Amino acid sequence: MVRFILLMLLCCQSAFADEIHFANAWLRATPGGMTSAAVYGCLINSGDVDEFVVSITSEQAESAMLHRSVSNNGMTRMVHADEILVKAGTQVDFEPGGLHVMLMGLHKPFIPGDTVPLRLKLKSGAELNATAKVGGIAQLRYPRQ
Ligand SMILES: [Cu+2]
Repeated sequence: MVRFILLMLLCCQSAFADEIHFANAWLRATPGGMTSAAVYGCLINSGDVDEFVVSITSEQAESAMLHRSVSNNGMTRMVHADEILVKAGTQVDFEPGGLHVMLMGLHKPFIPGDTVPLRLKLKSGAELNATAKVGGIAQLRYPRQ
């Protein structure tokens, strides 16, 4: 029994999960009954295996999607991304006007200083947690304070 538990512990320390991080995740405050929010940050793959992130969700939203903003003839629209490739040793930026996580059906308004739990799923099957920080309504990058 003890040996079995030890094996389980070893298996749970997936070699992949620790090498992907969603760093400096942030979003804007959502005043006045807004029901969705875009989350930005930096997906970092510090391992030596390419990884695909297939979803980033939050328990504080009904649903979530990976989105990419695309500009065409002065019009910007959001396109759903099935998965995000993060090559070994590189990072992928999620930023205003580009990639973001769209949280929809927010359970409550987010106010500056709040933290929002996120859950990442990788194609390899590994899952990991991240935390996003809520900034002001006109925030353009990670809120430092
Ligand atoms: Cu979006």
